[in-house]
Amino acid sequence: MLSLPARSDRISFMNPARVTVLKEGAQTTGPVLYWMSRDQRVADNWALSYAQSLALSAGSPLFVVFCLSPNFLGAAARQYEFMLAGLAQLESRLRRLNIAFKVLAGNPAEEIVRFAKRIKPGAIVSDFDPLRIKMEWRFEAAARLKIPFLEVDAHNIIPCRAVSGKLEYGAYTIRPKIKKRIGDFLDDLPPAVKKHPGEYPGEKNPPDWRRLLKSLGAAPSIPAVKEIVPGEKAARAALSSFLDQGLSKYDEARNDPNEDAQSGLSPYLHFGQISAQRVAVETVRRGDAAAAAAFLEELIVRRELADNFCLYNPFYDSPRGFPAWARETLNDHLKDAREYIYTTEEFEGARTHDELWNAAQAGMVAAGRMHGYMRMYWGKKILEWSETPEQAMRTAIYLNDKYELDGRDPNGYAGIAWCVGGVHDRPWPERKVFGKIRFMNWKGCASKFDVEKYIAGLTPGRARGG
Ligand code: FO1
Repeated sequence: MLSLPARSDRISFMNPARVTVLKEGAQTTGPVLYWMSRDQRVADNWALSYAQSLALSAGSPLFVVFCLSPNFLGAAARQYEFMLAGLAQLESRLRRLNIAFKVLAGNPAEEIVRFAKRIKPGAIVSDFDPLRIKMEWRFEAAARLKIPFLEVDAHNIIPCRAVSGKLEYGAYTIRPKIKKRIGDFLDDLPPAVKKHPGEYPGEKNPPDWRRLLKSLGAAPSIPAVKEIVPGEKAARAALSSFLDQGLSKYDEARNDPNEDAQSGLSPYLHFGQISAQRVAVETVRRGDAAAAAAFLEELIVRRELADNFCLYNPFYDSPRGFPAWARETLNDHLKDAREYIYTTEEFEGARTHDELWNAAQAGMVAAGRMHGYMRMYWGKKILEWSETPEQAMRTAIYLNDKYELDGRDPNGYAGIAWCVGGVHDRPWPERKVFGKIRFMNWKGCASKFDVEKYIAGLTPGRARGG
């Protein structure tokens, strides 16, 4: 068990399993700084509530700081526009709560250390993110700062490190561990953020969001996503409309991309504009246990499994991270003749021989999202039509992170590793190219949903229906 900051009474409202001490020490005077990254919201945010409790116990002001990192894992304008719009709402909401919101730009670890030299905080809190780049940011900053640095898992219902201390094989091994602990965490929501005492410690004017977006120089090349409204308020509205209309048909319709039965919450969950815990609590409150079961499996088990995968598998974005049986079988079939081979550009331009695959790709480019069932088919075909599994991983990650609004996320890396390398899956009957990796094909899709309708709906210029 990690030791906690000196006055542990301050965390009386929070399960200590949620906190990881990145730098020991007793809190000194000076503002408390919450370095926000993954959980970009005010409500239901354990890291923010905890940071406020530290500030209140020391009678200090509270700063929330967000470091804008240019070309973050291949993000383009569409993702930055969505995120910054959410941050703009966040800034004004925090301002009304007397909490400063500061945007830094550049190398986050350096910027946060430079900012700390200026405002001399008494303690720093961050949220939790298992991605390599984020761990590096936090560990580098913690090494250079001389104040207590506390990481709070505000993203997972059961803190990632508390669910399991090791890499899990699949849903079937992590599910019992979640079931055992969920009772301690599910409805234990963080206290609401209060209006902070003292005068407003931030700048007079909000950040110049347009200038910040331009300074990022993100590739403007892909259309912005219009139909998904960014921000905490829109996220809550999306949750209510899903619970009112979508939850009841979620289970049987979730594998039919023609039905709009998905929750549509993944961009909001990815940017932390809504808490998975809030989604789960509201879903359970609806009381329809059968309908909720399938959705909660995705929301809780699959997401905790993805964070577990990225935290404990350093090669989560490469074939080196595949299980041994998968690496072996893919090697055995490395020399198999590929019926089709496409370059990344051909995949990106949706120029394969397969209209179904092309429709899914074109839909993702246009709208920044792809139906969960089609993401599996999409990934499997990239394996089948690439020279090597390495090339398939690179292509799938590149396209997913460039076009999906919820790209650059543990869910994405775990999903692609499942498609290409059998991660969290088991061996299947052996076949060409795939070896024992699970195979998917057009016929399989056609047995689940109206493929022609899906293609017509997503292929520019094709008459709908038919
Ligand atoms: N997190 C940051 O702390 N700073 C950024 O500039 C930043 C940009 C960004 C762009 C696209 C995107 O999908 C995510 C981005 N994130 C950024 C991280 C994001 O908040 C999530 O924490 C991770 O991607 C999910 O683990």
